[in-house]
Amino acid sequence: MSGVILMRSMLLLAVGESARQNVSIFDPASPQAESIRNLGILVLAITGGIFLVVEGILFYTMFRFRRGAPPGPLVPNPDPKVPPPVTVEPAGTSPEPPQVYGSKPIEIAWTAAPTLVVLILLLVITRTLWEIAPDRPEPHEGDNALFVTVIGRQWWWEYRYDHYNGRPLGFTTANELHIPVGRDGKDYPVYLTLQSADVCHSFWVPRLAGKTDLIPGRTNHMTFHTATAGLYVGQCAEYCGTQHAKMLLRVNAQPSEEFESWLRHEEQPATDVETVREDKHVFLKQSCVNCHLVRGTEKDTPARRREYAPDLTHLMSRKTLASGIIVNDVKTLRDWVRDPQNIKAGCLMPAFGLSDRELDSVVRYLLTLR
Ligand code: HEC
Ligand SMILES: [Cu+2]
Repeated sequence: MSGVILMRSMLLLAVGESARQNVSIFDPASPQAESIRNLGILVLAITGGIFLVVEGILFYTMFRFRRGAPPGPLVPNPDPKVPPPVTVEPAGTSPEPPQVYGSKPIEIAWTAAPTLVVLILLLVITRTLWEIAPDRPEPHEGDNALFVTVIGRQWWWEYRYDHYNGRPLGFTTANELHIPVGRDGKDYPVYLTLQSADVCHSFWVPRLAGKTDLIPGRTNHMTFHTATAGLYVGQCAEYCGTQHAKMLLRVNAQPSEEFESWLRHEEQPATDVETVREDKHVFLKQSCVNCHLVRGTEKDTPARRREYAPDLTHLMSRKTLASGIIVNDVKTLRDWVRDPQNIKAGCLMPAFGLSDRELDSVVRYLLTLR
């Protein structure tokens, strides 16, 4: 039953946003993605050309040299040590084509041509790598640059906002990345530092940039900027365990004023709403705070040291839950807290068997975390 409901809410999510759910690499929204698109088209043209030539020759020979009726019954060679007598048959009737042993021009041609093709591909790929290579300056005032550390986790994304326009930020959020878009012909570059907490993941938002892996014990970088506001979706592109397919990516590119007000909001600790004091206590009594941080509730909850689960400080400012797989509303939130395994089997949040009253309280409190 809840499975059906879940299916429906996922469909709703997909339907409601279908107009914006564009993941085509052929529709780039950043110069970096455009470089990759151009490279893709060039490689496709070269390999497509080779394909056409090879298949063309194949089909030509198939039809041109199709064997007609056999010239006569085939007689087995009585003594394999004695070569069969050479018989000269009229052209076009011999079962064997003329045999060629070693032809310098042909050898040179079929060595040189592929070498040339590979060389050209190597050069254009190097040029593209150069174009999209993250040239990372130090953050400084007036650079309009956003620096975020992305940590891939089974199976969600942690975003640590480091700097914006030279200003240190130092807050953490999850799953929905917000970035500014360029204005007045100025770029607002985004520099991502990519790390992993467990296994290999891959950050891939096709319309913004190419894939880059997040590898345990290693730091990778990615850079892009866009001038078009909107929602860009993507997907973890490296198999990372059972819920790999439900590790979606959402990037909200916003006009800079809107982005800046989002930043100011996210930096704040959680709101403390009078009417849900009791509910807040119920929440804090549960084990939730061992994994989740709600900034401003307690100075040093265990979660602050562990950083194990999505930061819930501004949970309700996110449109989706559990890495973009379900819409974030009262019903799905309650379903999630009651039994996350039902929605994302194997995910690292267990069901806690809360009573209905506790569940109501916890959800009431979570709903105030705007
Ligand atoms: C053992 C650690 C752990 C505990 C305890 C825990 N959670 Fe979670 N929670 C997680 C993990 C991990 C995720 C991310 C799951 C995913 O998307 O794969 C998560 C996700 C969530 C989300 C979705 C957040 C988002 O932005 O997608 C909510 C809401 C949530 N938990 C609420 C709670 C509540 C309420 C409790 C207490 C009843 C709780 N959690 C207890 C580990 C935990
Ligand atoms: Cu992943």
